[in-house]
Amino acid sequence: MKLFTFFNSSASYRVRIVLALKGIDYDALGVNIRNGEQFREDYLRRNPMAVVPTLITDNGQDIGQSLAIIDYLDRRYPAPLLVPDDERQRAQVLEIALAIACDIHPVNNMRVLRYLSDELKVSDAEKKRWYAHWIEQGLSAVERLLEQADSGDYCVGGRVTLADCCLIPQWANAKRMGCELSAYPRCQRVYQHCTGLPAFIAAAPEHQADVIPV
Ligand SMILES: N[C@@H](CCC(=O)N[C@@H](CS)C(=O)NCC(=O)O)C(=O)O
Repeated sequence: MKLFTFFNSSASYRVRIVLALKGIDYDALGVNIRNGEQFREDYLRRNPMAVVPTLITDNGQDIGQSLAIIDYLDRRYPAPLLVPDDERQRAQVLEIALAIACDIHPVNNMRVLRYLSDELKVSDAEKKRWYAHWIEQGLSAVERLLEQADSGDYCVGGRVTLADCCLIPQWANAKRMGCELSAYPRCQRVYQHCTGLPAFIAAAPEHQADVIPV
């Protein structure tokens, strides 16, 4: 398999964690989204949304959307299963994962932030406020969802699930952007624990071949 990825793209990071957890070998193909490589014609044919990640399966199918890729991998390589079969846990995991992937992440995506600066002429300070606002709103909700799920070292049910694979990259981005995160102790505990696990270490931005040093 091949994965089009960018080192500090949180959507790519989700998929890299899953590939590592399932022990799947793949070639990582860097797409520098800061330089606009996602808009190249050959890449757009694979991913019409012009975003990373995109997986090329062993059968040559292109799959975009990190959650669609993870669903494909979870069905094809069920160990460890990342969306549990148990109905209650499944709903909890999906609620947390979708809160992050559908509600928090899209409003703070690079192209949205660039639109704020380049088209709406928003200052850097206002852009930072925008970012922090949506993080605060979103992570407050995730913290409550973790409380309902009685989280510990993991978001739900004492083992890694899709919820952790979405939370860790989002938290890492918020940290990188200098957001205040002390109000979310449950999220913090999951982050501390999971970032020490080998699969999460292998998937981390700083360990990617396409990393751009600061
Ligand atoms: N919903 C998509 C989001 C993918 C996405 O937004 N990727 C970002 C990086 S995390 C991207 O490629 N951004 C390019 C841009 O903003 O132009 C998914 O989960 O795969």
